[in-house]
Amino acid sequence: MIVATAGHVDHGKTSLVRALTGVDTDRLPEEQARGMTIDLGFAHAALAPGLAVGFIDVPGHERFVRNMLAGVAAIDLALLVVAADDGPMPQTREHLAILQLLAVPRLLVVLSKADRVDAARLAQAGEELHMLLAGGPFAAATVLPVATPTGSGLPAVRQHLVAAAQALQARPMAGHFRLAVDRSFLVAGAGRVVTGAVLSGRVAVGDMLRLQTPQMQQGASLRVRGLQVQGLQADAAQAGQRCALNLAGAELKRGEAGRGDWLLAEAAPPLTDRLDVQLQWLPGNGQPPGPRAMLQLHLGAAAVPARVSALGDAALGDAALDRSATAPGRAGLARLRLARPVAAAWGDRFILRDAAANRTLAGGWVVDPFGPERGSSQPLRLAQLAALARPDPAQALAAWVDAAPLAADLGHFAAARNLRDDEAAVLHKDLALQVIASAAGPLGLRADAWAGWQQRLLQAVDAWHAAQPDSVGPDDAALRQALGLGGTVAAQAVLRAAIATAVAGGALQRLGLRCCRPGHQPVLAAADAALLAQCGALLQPAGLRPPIVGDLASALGLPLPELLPFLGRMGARGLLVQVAPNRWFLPETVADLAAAARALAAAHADGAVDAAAYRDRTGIGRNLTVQVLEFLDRAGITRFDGKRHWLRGGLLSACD
Ligand SMILES: Nc1nc2c(ncn2[C@@H]2O[C@H](COP(=O)(O)OP(=O)(O)OP(=O)(O)O)[C@@H](O)[C@H]2O)c(=O)[nH]1
Ligand SMILES: [Mg+2]
Repeated sequence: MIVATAGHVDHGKTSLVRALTGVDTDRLPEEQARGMTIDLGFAHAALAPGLAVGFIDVPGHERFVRNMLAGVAAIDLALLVVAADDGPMPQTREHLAILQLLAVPRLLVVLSKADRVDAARLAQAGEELHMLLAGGPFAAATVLPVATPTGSGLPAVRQHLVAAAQALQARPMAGHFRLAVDRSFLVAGAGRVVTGAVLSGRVAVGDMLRLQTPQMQQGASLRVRGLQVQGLQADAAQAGQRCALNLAGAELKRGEAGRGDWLLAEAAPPLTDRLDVQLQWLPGNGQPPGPRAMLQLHLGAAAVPARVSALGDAALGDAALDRSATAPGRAGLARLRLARPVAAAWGDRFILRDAAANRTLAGGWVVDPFGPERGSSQPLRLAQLAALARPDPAQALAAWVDAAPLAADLGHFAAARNLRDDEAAVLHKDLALQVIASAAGPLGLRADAWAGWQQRLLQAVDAWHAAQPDSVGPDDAALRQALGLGGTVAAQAVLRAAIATAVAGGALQRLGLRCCRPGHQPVLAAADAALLAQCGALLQPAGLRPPIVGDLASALGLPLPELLPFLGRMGARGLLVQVAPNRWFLPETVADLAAAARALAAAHADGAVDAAAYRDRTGIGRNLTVQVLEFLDRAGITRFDGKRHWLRGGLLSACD
């Protein structure tokens, strides 16, 4: 269990921690000279046999709220210390508001300096506390009077903490490992040690991690050489614990780690500087600041300048998770734009402060750390946010899939919810989702929606055959149009996957770039059929380099002006394909042209289809290679970025 103190300056937080643990957490010379906490202090003690409790002692002075915030991001219980003589003071209120906005699960109030007041004042202070807590999530919190110098009241505090620790449920250790770094130092003989709170996932000795600092945008790759949980050597640490990691790696020299940095599993989602959040403004601060105001975001142990803008008038509906339960103030969805990226994940709690005025303004939780650049207030996007906001991951995914117009972006969902691949796969299976690979990552459809697309695909091909019996069948573009699918990446991926499934199941066949029902024979006039057979006999043995039209005409013994209209007719029906102005291919040869591009992309580390490599592989010469690659671009199999050709749609291309 991790406990943090809270409360006004000089009310007795550090003294209480020292009385409970024997550790003086005011270790800085300046702290000792001034008798005041400036930075976070850390201590741990076994309050009962085998029951280790970690303490984070925070400063109470209003100037150091920033330090206080770095310590309370992932605690199980807050120890609000209020001096009986003073009663609640400004930072009592501010710290309490922060604890509520961060949804700290438990609060114990210690009424300190009970030895300095008489019984009447003690009762009055108790009454003031009662009024302070009333109506909030901590209304039922226990209040214990304590006199630290005499030790009076301490056994009851200890007992309460032991009971809370025993009742504590381990946090789910789901997701990729994330640690919010709060300290980093060198230990003689061991090297670099980094400490912090584990916000999600699990880490074990030997794991490879990524250290993200503002100086190292790409992150440094490091190995966990050793680790400690609450001062004891351990093999692993998990969400809800604080730990110290001894790190090894050549890249450590490139930059120092420090408070606000992140240690992440190598497969963890990237950092982000755009957060879509559920926000709760504290009352009593006037109107929320406008979108140009620069506020300070506190998330994990990081403090980052941020601008905030409301996402329309949207608020999450009934389905939404609202764990904030703060005093009434305006609440709603908002977009935060950060000056520096953070490793935020769904559900992370944060605080917004006005750094100049030294005031806490708002708090909330992260709904989506990967919101789109544009359209952030569109109805579709708000439906996505409402889906993501559901606490249960399976329900959230179901709503996410249902909110998608065609197929849901499963990669986005997994990254937003910080799901590992194995966790995502279980959810996909439980929902019986059809998962489709696309250029933009995995897409998901409900099983019935997927079955519907497959059925409509076959109907569209049947309708094509009925309407155009002299044609091979439709190509992808015609099918997309027939099915009312747009040209989006998702539409292309769904169509290609549906065709591939139908082909694998024997319901469809591919012929070049077209599709047909198995056994479909285009009905041709006898003369056309005969000429086509003659063309086939000439084109087929020539493979990937068929004769140019002039040579084809000579070989057929036909004048060119007679051959060209025939070729045009065959082209319209998909029986021959014009790859270059003067060269026609058999449909099955076109499939070979695409297959060669696919093989090259698969063999190439970066997935490019280089013209020179294509020429060497096919042996069709430089000029025809250029024409073929241009044709493949037009056909949507490859894409030219001005320099190189790239395979579109992953390895599942229009010829599969
Ligand atoms: N008489 C009496 N004095 C106390 C008690 N608790 C703390 N003090 C005294 O109050 C002063 C401040 O105590 P600290 O524990 O440093 O207060 P703090 O809340 O940690 O202060 P900051 O960290 O600066 O916010 C010290 O001189 C303590 O000895 C108590 O229960 N009774
Ligand atoms: Mg202190």
